[in-house]
Amino acid sequence: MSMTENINKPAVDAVRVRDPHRPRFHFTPPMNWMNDPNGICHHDGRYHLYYQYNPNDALWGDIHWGHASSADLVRWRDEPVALAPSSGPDEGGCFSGSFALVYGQPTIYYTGYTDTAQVQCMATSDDLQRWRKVDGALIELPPAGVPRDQFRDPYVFQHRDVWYMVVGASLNGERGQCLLYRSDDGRDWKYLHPLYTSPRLQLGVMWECPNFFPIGDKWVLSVSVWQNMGAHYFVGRFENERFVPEFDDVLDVDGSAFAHLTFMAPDGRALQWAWINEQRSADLMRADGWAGAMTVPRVLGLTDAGQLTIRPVDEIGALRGDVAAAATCRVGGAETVAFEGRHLDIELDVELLDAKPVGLTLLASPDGLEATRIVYNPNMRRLTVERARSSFNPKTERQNQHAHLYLEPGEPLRLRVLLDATVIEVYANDRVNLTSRVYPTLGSSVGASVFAEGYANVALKAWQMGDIYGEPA
Ligand code: DQQ
Repeated sequence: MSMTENINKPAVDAVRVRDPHRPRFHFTPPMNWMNDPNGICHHDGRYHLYYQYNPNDALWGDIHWGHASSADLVRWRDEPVALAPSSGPDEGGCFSGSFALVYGQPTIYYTGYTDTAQVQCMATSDDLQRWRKVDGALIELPPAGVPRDQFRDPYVFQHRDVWYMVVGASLNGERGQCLLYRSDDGRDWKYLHPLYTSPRLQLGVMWECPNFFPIGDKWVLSVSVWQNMGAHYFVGRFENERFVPEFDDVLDVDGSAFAHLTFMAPDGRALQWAWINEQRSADLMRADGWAGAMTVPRVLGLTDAGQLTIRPVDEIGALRGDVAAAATCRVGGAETVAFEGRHLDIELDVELLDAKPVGLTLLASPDGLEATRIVYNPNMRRLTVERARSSFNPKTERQNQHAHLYLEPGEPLRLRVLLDATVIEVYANDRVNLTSRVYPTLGSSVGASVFAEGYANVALKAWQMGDIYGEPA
């Protein structure tokens, strides 16, 4: 066994606060690059969030595991880097993975990366800060048909006293696949069979970061769809070590959030985080010195029909400060209810009185030339983040992003919008989410308002949001 040398991070909370592009209540790395959430767990009274981290650059590469922890899911404190590449199967990087408490021993399973292979590795710890790598790899080779460089992101869980591992893969480089392994002791793993293979070629050439967990008497399989940069889920039964899907849908649309990781909290909730990619050029990331944000923690559930429900955890309500807007009114053919802010939690309930688009304008300059809109179009059953005018900087992505949202007859539109500098998360009717990045250039682009192209009754409440860094002593 070898011990990972921890690399202490400098105190950089002040830097986080100064940068106008930095989210305040979405977790971002202290500096440099972050991608997937990893190894999320709750241990000795604290939540632990590990993440894919490059300590030396604001671009992807030299992947370590960064680490933060929280007592309450609201305020986070940076911890020393948890895993670093070392000579052996992970010398090219410590890729994504998950946490399991294996007979009382905190354990992480992750992918060791080199130029020629991806293998599944393991490390243990007593304090969740210093990790001892188990020498070599637990699983060296993928099964036939799976390329060695498309075999990663182990997700480990226990079911009926058996340990299972689901590994993300590609079948012949053409189709996403999840592989199922089992173990009696968490160390010796036997390959069983594919847990599930993609039923459609549109769902990517590989599935990364698979998660497999129960909600009630159903099982949810979520996968990150490579190279679409989106995520999909399947709901079904887990019988005789086989997954039998019954329903599937989009988890996050292409080009939004990625690499979702769900863990079962001690209170029984299925809590999920996902990585929100930057959508700006490499030189802009380098200039700011950091990249990547996490979604807020989300709580998952299932409807009777087997559809996933998804909303931010209630805890983040503790970050609400001053009320930015509160109004109940009829809106017609215009913008109304003006308010301001760059870090807002907005609840908008809309009774649609016709089939015309309705929504929110955010981050608008006083002349309206720079602005982002969140639009629901009832005719098209489509929720959109309109980014064409979101930034004057051409090095930022500005194409519109869409999610399908069907409202039952008479069902109001219920939007929860989390605006956090450059991050926008939209949760609609607890079942559809749309995540985006926008990079307004003007300090005065802080205007917000409600609009309806036809008529609608709206109830709006918005709060200024506080900061998640720095835990109370
Ligand atoms: N990111 C990790 C991989 C994973 C991918 C590498 C998803 O383990 O498949 O940083 O973003």
